[in-house]
Amino acid sequence: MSKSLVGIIMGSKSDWNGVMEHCSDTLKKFKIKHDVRVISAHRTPKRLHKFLKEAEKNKMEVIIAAAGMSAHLAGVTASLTTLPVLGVPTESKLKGLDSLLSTVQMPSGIPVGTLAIGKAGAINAALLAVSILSTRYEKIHKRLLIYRKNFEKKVPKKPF
Ligand code: RP5
Repeated sequence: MSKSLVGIIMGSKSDWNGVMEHCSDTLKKFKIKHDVRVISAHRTPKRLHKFLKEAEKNKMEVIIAAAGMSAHLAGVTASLTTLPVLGVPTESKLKGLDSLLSTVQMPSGIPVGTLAIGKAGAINAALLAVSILSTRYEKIHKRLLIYRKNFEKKVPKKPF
C-alpha cells in the first residue's frame, strides 16, 4: 500500500500541535500512509480545489478536515468530493463550541462525520478512518482488532 489512503487537512498550522498531530500519530500506529496539509476553505480555496483533484486522481479513500472558529472546512470539502469527510472541530476562544457547531450542523444533502472537539476528536477521526478502511483491507482490520483488544486491557477494573 504505497498510496496515501487518508488525507489530513487543517485550516491553520495552529491546529497541528497538541491536536492534529495525534490524528497523524494514530494513523502511523496502524501503518496507514497519509498526507498532511494546511488548507483553509477561506484563506486558500484554490489549494483545497487542487488537493481534492489530486486526492481523487490518486484514489485517496478518506479525508479528515480540522478547523476552528468559523469551521467550514469539512463542509466545503464534503461539498466538493464524494469521498467520506470526517470533521474535527478545534478549540477556540469559545472553547471550540463555535467550531463544533460550524462543523456538525450541515444541512441535509452533504454529510460530514463530525468528531469531538480537539485531541479526542483528532484521535477518533483517525480511528474512524481506520474502521472505514478495515472493511476493504484485511491487514488493517486485523490491526484494528488487536488495537481494540489492547485498548480494553488498559482500562482499570477499579477506580482506586
Ligand atoms: C481556522 O481558524 C483554523 O482552523 C484555526 O483553528 C483558526 C485560527 O487560525 P490561526 O489564526 O491560528 O491561523 O481557520
